[in-house]
Amino acid sequence: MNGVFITLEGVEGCGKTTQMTLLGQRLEAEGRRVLRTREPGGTPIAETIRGILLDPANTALCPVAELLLYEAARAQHVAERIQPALEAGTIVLCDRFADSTTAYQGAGRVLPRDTVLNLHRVATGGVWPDLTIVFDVPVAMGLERAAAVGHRDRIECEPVEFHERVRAEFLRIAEAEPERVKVVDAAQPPEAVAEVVYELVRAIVGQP
Ligand code: T5A
Repeated sequence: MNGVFITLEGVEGCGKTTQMTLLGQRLEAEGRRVLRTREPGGTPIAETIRGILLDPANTALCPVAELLLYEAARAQHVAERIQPALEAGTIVLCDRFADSTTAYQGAGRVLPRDTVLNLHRVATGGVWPDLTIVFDVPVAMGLERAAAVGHRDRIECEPVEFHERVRAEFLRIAEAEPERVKVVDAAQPPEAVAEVVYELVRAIVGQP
């Protein structure tokens, strides 16, 4: 595939959506073809699944069903949007991807990591990020930022210990895969974070 696949990850309120907007605008201004997308979601079917997953009323959703729904949304997103874009030579920026499932359903919900990784293989068909940026902030800071935005979705309502396991898992993944996964200190002001992100991305997409 000719494109470049970049994913943005981190705990709630880490600022990755803000950074994806800034990065996307900068790459587009350089004349590059960019697809900005998100998980869960990114296609009509996957956005419908997102509605189920994030609805705070769905308290009965069991951890395995939750895992399978995230992977189902991903399979649709990869097949319908991400893979075709990469084949067309596009830079794909994705707000969350499979590492979120490893962190939230694997570590957060304490489901077996092997099961989660096997499902990634099924859902992605091997389409995997070239670069993943983990925006790291203390959990309390992230939850405070997220709360300031407004409503709390089903996952944000989980206790602090859940989010601490998620953060620790993102950092573990980064340590295990230092070539692909880079950690950025996201407690800095947005403009400072954006500069670090841009340098990481330019190293992989090259000069315009
Ligand atoms: N999930 C997702 C799983 O459990 N498994 C999975 O496999 C996947 C894919 C998605 C939820 O689903 C879970 C994770 C999530 O709980 P979502 O609504 O997409 O839900 O929520 P998030 O992905 O968490 O995204 P958010 O948009 O809510 O948060 P972001 O992207 O971390 O943060 P952002 O950029 O929107 O910023 C939040 C606030 O902080 C400010 C912003 O202005 C904004 O007000 N901010 C900063 N403030 C100070 N300094 C900075 N550097 C700042 N950067 C941003």
